[in-house]
This record gives sequence, C-alpha cells and structure tokens, in this order.
Amino acid sequence: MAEVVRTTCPYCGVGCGVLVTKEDDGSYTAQGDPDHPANLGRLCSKGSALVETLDDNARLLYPQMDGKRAFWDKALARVSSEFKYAIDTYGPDSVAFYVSGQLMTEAYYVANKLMKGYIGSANIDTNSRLCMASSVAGHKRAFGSDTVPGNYEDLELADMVVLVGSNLAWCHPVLYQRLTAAKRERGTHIVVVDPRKTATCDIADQHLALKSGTDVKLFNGLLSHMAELGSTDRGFAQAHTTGMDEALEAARFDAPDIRSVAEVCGLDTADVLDFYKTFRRTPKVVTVYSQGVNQSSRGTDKVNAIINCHLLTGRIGKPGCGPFSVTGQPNAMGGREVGGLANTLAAHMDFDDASIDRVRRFWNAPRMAQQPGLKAVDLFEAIHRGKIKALWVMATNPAVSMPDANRVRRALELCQFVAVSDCVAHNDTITYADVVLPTTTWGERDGTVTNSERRISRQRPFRDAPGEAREDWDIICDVAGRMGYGAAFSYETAGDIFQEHAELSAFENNGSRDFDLSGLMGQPYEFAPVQWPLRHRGGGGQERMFAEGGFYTPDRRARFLAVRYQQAVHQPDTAYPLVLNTGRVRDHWHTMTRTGLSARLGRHRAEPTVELHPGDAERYGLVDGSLAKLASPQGEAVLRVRVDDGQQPGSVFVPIHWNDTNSANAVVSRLVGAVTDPVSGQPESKHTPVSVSAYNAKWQALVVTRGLPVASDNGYWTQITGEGCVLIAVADSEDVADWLSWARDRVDGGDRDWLSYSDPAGGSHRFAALQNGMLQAAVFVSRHSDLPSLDWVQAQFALDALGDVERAGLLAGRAPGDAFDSGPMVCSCFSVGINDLRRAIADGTMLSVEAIGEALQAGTNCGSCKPEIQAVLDQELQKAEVNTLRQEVA
Ligand SMILES: Nc1nc2c(c(=O)[nH]1)N[C@H]1C(S)=C(S)[C@@H](COP(=O)(O)OP(=O)(O)OC[C@H]3O[C@@H](n4cnc5c(=O)[nH]c(N)nc54)[C@H](O)[C@@H]3O)O[C@H]1N2
Ligand SMILES: Nc1nc2c(c(=O)[nH]1)N[C@H]1C(S)=C(S)[C@@H](COP(=O)(O)OP(=O)(O)OC[C@H]3O[C@@H](n4cnc5c(=O)[nH]c(N)nc54)[C@H](O)[C@@H]3O)O[C@H]1N2
Ligand code: SF4
Ligand SMILES: [Mo]
Repeated sequence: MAEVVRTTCPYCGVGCGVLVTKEDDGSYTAQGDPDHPANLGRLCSKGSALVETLDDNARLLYPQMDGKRAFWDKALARVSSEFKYAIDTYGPDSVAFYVSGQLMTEAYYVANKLMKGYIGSANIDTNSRLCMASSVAGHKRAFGSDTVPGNYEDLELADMVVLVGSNLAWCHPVLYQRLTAAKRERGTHIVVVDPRKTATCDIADQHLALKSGTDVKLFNGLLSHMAELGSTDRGFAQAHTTGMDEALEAARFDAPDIRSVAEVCGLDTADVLDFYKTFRRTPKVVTVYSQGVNQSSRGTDKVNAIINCHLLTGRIGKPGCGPFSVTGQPNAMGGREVGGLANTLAAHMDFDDASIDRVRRFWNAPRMAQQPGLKAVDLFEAIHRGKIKALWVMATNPAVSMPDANRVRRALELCQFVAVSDCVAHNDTITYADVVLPTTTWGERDGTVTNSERRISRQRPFRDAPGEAREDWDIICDVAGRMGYGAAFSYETAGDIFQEHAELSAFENNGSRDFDLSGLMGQPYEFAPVQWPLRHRGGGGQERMFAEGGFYTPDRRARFLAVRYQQAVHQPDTAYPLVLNTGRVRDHWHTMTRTGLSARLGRHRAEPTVELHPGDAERYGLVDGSLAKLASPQGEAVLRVRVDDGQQPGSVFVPIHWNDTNSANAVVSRLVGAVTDPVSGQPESKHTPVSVSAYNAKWQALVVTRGLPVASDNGYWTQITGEGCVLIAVADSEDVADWLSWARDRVDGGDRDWLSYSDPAGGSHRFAALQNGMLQAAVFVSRHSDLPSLDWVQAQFALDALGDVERAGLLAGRAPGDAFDSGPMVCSCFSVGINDLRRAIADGTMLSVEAIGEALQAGTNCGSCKPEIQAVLDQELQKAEVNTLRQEVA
C-alpha cells in the first residue's frame, strides 16, 4: 500500500491541504486534499509542482563556519557565544533576530520566547513587516486586536467582491478559483482596484485602474457617499462603534464630491459613481486587500479607510460580508499569533504593563523585554549605527527582499556576527553569514501554520531530512540551552511547543483576547484543520467574528478612524519620472529558492522583466524583448522589456523574484527606497520613482549547460533550470575579443570536443561542447535576438549521442527543418506554451478556454492559467479580426 501523508502547502497564505503519496518506486506525488476546508482538493500551479522541488542537490547539508563545513557542536557554540558576548558587553538590545512567516509556529514561538523573555530584548522582527504590518496595525486600530473577521466561504456567499491591490489570480490562486466558481453560480459582481490590469481582471465586472497610492481617497469618497445616501447601519454603528462622526467629517472634507475623487484617482467620474452605487446597494460585500494596500507609506490609513466602509454599513462578521486581509506567506498569521513582530508580545498581547507581567509569569522569564524592539528597516539601520552587533536571520532572504537592498547588504557586511538558518546551499543572504545552519523544510519539517482565515493546519514530514539538517525549533532551543536557558527550552517535540503556545493563549484570557486555543489544550497534536478562537474542546472554532460587536478595545467598540488622503512620500520628478511598482508572477515564489528548481515553473516567466505601457516604451526607445536599464537614487537593474497595455502610462512593474544567485543586476529591491508607513513601519514597495533607458546590448547570447554555469556576467545575465540543463541568457554592451574562450569560460571543465562556427562580420558565433558524443554545453551568440528555440536546444541534451544532423543544427543555431517552439509556458501542469495556444487558435477549431482545455488539456488541472489562456485567445481573435478587416479594406 502506498503511504499517504496529509500536510499543507508551503507557499501562500491560502494554506491548501496536500496529500503526498510515496509511490512504490520511492518517488512522491502530491494532490490537493479533498477534505481540507481551504482548498477542497484544489491546488494551483505551484502547489501541483511541489514534488519537483524536492531536490537534495540544492540543499544545505552541513553547518558552515566562515564558509567551511563545521560540526554542529562548533557552529552552535559559536552562535551562542557570539550572542552572549554581545549581550554581556553591550546589553540585550545589541542583538537581533530577523525571522519569517515561513517558519512553523513552533519555531517562531521559541525564537520569540528566547528573545523577549530570556535575552530580554524585543529586537525580533520578521519579514511580515514587509508584508502584513499595515494590516496588523489597521486591525488593531479598528478592532483593538489583530483579527481577520471573516473566512473563505464569505467570498462565495458575497454578492460583490472588491479586490484592492490584490492579484488574487496569481497570488492566492485557489481562492481565486473558489471565487470564479461562485461567480459562475451566483453572478458575483467583482471589482478590481489596481493601477495595472492583472490576470485577476479576467473575472472583473469593473477594473478601477486608480493612480498608485490613491486608495484612501477612493474609500473616503465611498464612506461619505454612503453616509450621505443613508446606507448607514445605525443600529450597528450606535451599539458597537465609536468615532463615526469624526471619520465622516474627515471623509467629507477629503472627498467633497465624486468628481474630485475621480480626478485625484485618475478615474472616470461615472466609473467611480458606478462602484459606489453597487457597493451601497449590495448588502453582502467582501473587500479583499493585499500588498497594493499594505506596502504603502499610507498603508495603515488605506486599511482603515476600507474598514470604515464596512463598519458604517455593519457589513462585518456576517456570512458574505467583511473586510478581508489575505495573508501572503504560509504562516504570516502564525507569526502574528506568537508575537513575531517587534512591537507585539506573544499570543496577541502587547507591551502594556499587565501583559508584560502576565507573559513573564507564564514563561517564568528571567529578563522580560519591557518595550517594543526595532522594526525591520530600523533594525538594519541600527546595524549601520553600530547598535546591533549580532544578527540571526531565519527563513528569509533580506539581501533580496528588503528595500534599499544594497544598503541592507552593507549592513550584513558590517555586522560583527551574522548567523543564517536556511535550507538551501546558497542564497544572497548566506553570502554574508559567518555561520550557516542547515534546516529542514517542507517535506521534512513538523509543525503548524495558520492561513488567512485563522485556520491552523499541520505540516507533516514525509521524508528524511538530507545531510545533517535539523528542525528550526530544535536549533533555536539548542542555542537557548547553550546560553544557559536549557530548562525553559527542553521540548521533545514540536507538539510540546504547540501545547505551551495554546496554554499561553488561554492564560488569564477569559474572553479578553481574540487569540484563544483553550480547546486544543491537552489535546493530541494530530488535530484536523481548525479555526481560532477555539475556546472549548471539540468543534471547528469560531467561523466569523464581530457580527454582534464584541471588539477587543477597552469599551468593546470598534473604532472608526478619521483618515485623510496623503500622497505617497516620494513622487516622480524629471530625473526619475516613472513610478516603480513591484510584485509577483504566477509561477515563482519570492527569491526562487524553491520554485527555481522546477523546469516547468521556470518557463512561465524565464527572465526578469520590466513591464511598461506602449506609450512609455516608445518615449524611451524600447521595444518588446529589448533590454532596459532602470535606475533610482538607490540602485540599478537591467531587465527584459515587456510592452503591456495593461500598465498605466508613467508606471512600470518589475517582479521581485530575481536575485544575484540566478541573475546579474535584477534585484529590484536595490532600487526600492526604504520609505515606511509611519504607523506600521511597513516599507513602500510599490511606489519608487525611477528612470528608464535603453540598454544597448552589442550582442545577446544563450548559454545552455548540463552542469552549473561557472561564470556570471556583468551586463545582463540570468539563468533558469531547464530539462536536464541550465538555460542562461546573457547580453552586454561591451564587445568580446575571443568568443571561443568566452564560451569555454562559461562551461564547466573536463575534456570536451568543441564544435564551433564563427561569422565575425555578422556577429554570429556558435559552439557546442561534447563528451563521448553527448552534448555538454551549447553557446549561441548573435547581434540580434534571433536565438534558437529553447524546446529544441533542451531536446539535444536528452540525446545519448548527437548525429550529423544535430551537430549541423547546433552550428546553424536552429533546428533542422522547421522545429516548433512552445514559447513561454502558459499551462505549467501540461507544458502548453503560448505558441501551442496560438497554433491551436489559428486552426479555427478552438475558440474558447473550454475547447482548448479539451484538446490540449491546458487549464484543466490546477486552472491557474485560465486567465492567461483567455488573454491569448482574446489577442489572437483580435488579430484575426484586424486581418480580416485589412483584407476587406484591401
Ligand atoms: N505566485 C506567487 N504567489 C504568491 C507569492 C509569490 O511570491 N508568488 N507570495 C505570497 C506573498 S508573501 C504575498 S504577500 C502575496 C501578495 O499578493 P498580492 O498582494 O496579490 O501581490 P503583489 O503582486 O505583491 O501586489 C498586488 C497588486 O498591488 C497592485 N498595486 C500597486 N500599487 C497599488 C496601489 O497604490 N493601490 C492598489 N489598489 N493596488 C496597487 C499591484 O499592481 C499588484 O497587482 O502573494 C502570495 N502569493
Ligand atoms: N520590492 C519588493 N520587495 C518585497 C516585496 C514586494 O512586493 N516588493 N514583498 C515583500 C513580502 S510581502 C515578502 S513576504 C518578502 C519575502 O521575502 P523573503 O522572505 O526574503 O523571501 P523567500 O525567498 O521566501 O525567503 C525564504 C528563505 O527561507 C528559506 N527556507 C524555506 N523553508 C525554510 C525552513 O523551513 N527553515 C528555514 N530556516 N529556512 C527556510 C528559503 O530557502 C529562503 O532562502 O519579500 C518582501 N519584499
Ligand atoms: S493556492 Fe497554490 S500556492 Fe497557495 S497554498 Fe494553495 S496550492 Fe499552495
Ligand atoms: Mo508577503
């Protein structure tokens, strides 16, 4: 019998249940868990490709000290002694942990306990500062607690769903599928509020392409419009809220009429009115919001402007209603529960005297932190000022993901001691580590995560950890022991830690705090996915909160916040005329340490791009597929141009995923300014003024190697995993004198037979390196972008020996005959490329997403690509129409 393990996807905050089966041949397959309430059997493209990322070759297998393999004992002794030295010499606030929403709750809990209860500082912050901090701050201002009132089912029960700054189709794909299915059934009215046209707009009835940063204006306008037309739920507002009059006054002042809102937001008055009318007339509305709201210098105000509208109408905590902050990381919520943010304590408590004392007593803590610690951006600044001497980074890659990444890298260099706990052999942050500690990851680790709807699920191990990798919680507890706190950190299992976490949530709670796991106390760790609060044993926890008030403020009333629209801190000017917006693509996860291992996922977006409007492309002399240089006062990047009329003029979009490990000059956070929201401390990742210019490449090359590439380049250079090979795109503005030696330098050593062809006058050079007749590497150089088909090149690496025809093909730089290239992957599950779709559509037989699905299977597994199939279909049909018209005119 094949063994099946029930676990949870390690990617996004939807938190899908996954069933992993160990097949008879020892391989694994993964399927959506039909019994998990988050996904009911579904998985998206990333979830479906999970087992392809179980590659031990990419893993960190042993601890390292100063770049060399070390024994665990030595490495841990070094970490604890460096921390102890700094604490003894400079005080507890001279050390810091920078942790992550990708840690299990149990590891997060012990990291927080060690720092805040035993080291005696609150200098533990998390990458959730870059992700959820504005939502946390907005929730706390309005509700008195960091509570997400609703659940996923509400998206299905709503008659209107507003998606603000959320590309749900790519970033929370299974939720998007649930919403799409609901729309099909009940005709849900969907509005997308996003400066750019995203894949999510595929199901939108209305897309409000507002100007970047103007959301507060839009929602203030909505608030005052609804108040004026009597949509207030007076009963709810009077019984359960305070501050309504002040908020309304601020909103009326800020948004006196719809025309002024439309003008500031760059929208049509009629469109704004439409949106307001529908919102006002639809009792069941869910407003989903994500990073277009949070990652803003006005992020917390944006959150409260949205919540105000739901409080006014009493649309909160009831089926099909509510403001809904969707979380990014698998355990963004768990981190908030344990107090992973520097300004929260533990179990949703804050730094008030009573809570500090309560947690101190519960932990029996010798040195309780008395006040909030440094938030992420300030924490790295404090290293520059010499205030932080020792830093421990866990499960995050700040050299890539923090704003002003060059400055963060300098901080990592300057810091006297840096430890990094990670599961991969290399990432950009590891470059700066004195000690690197190998951890388990998905597939090996044991613990719990909490998804966006407050649902706690288990991640369970199904394979052995490679090398000497250890659990994060175990490593932290070991260090705590070496620092002299063994008794408080002597857990045997992750389940023991979870018990303590549940007990703390219940400790002196009596309904005074939202986060309460009383019902899990003394229960087996083998519980099924369950929502908090869970005050009593049994049942699934509370599904929704606040329909009848009961907020966690001292008077139990929610707070309206009087907020006013303010421009983003930095505005474009003549030197930096464009706004840089950054975010995600469908098949990559963050800094690609995991998704980068799957050839299928890599092909959806094979290169780092800058997306811009056709008008801007023309203005700056850029064409689709060319290269552009982007610059800000902080840094630069060289990126492949994608001309896209879904971008707003004056704004460019760059994905966050590329880094120095798989590219040169493509870390977009090097450009992003370290501006933060004054309330939450969350960085403004979506609004940095930049300039753009053409990057004049003298040549472009495609290097394909079986082994790992051995040299990177300075201009444009980027690699992805292919089938049995690595695909590298290179370009530069400098000439190369000797192409054969350039090619040899880029291919791993060993005896090779080199085939070569050169046309110096035409600027074309092609090389193939063979060993025993098998292709080891191929290099194609051209002055233009006429490089060969990726499908065909990859196929050559699968051959045992190359025949004359293949050799001739490699030297000609193209497939013999007319080989077909699938092009960028649209459907990752069935490897259907954009060219496959175009060909099928041109046949004239497949004119709907369903017909394409039947014939090519595209879109029929996880469905993540359906919006793109529809987009290709629309484009092709439009082209066909234009051609027909042209013919008719001719
Ligand atoms: N495929 C994939 N999925 C992921 C992730 C991933 O790396 N890859 N990461 C996960 C994580 S950690 C997170 S936090 C989530 C993020 O999920 P999302 O927040 O949905 O993703 P983003 O692409 O960061 O940004 C969302 C949108 O905000 C828009 N935006 C920019 N400025 C503004 C503005 O001023 N107002 C409004 N209204 N919108 C604006 C952008 O154009 C963008 O389309 O995704 C999660 N899911
Ligand atoms: N410009 C810009 N910057 C952004 C954003 C943006 O939209 N624009 N988004 C921000 C957001 S929302 C987020 S969430 C961050 C994400 O940014 P990061 O957190 O830096 O990105 P990841 O690549 O997910 O880094 C996770 C690391 O943990 C490792 N890892 C995986 N599993 C484990 C484990 O079990 N234990 C340990 N110890 N390590 C593990 C991975 O190998 C990887 O190196 O980026 C932020 N930065
Ligand atoms: S939507 Fe996709 S990435 Fe997110 S948890 Fe589900 S399967 Fe994983
Ligand atoms: Mo995130």
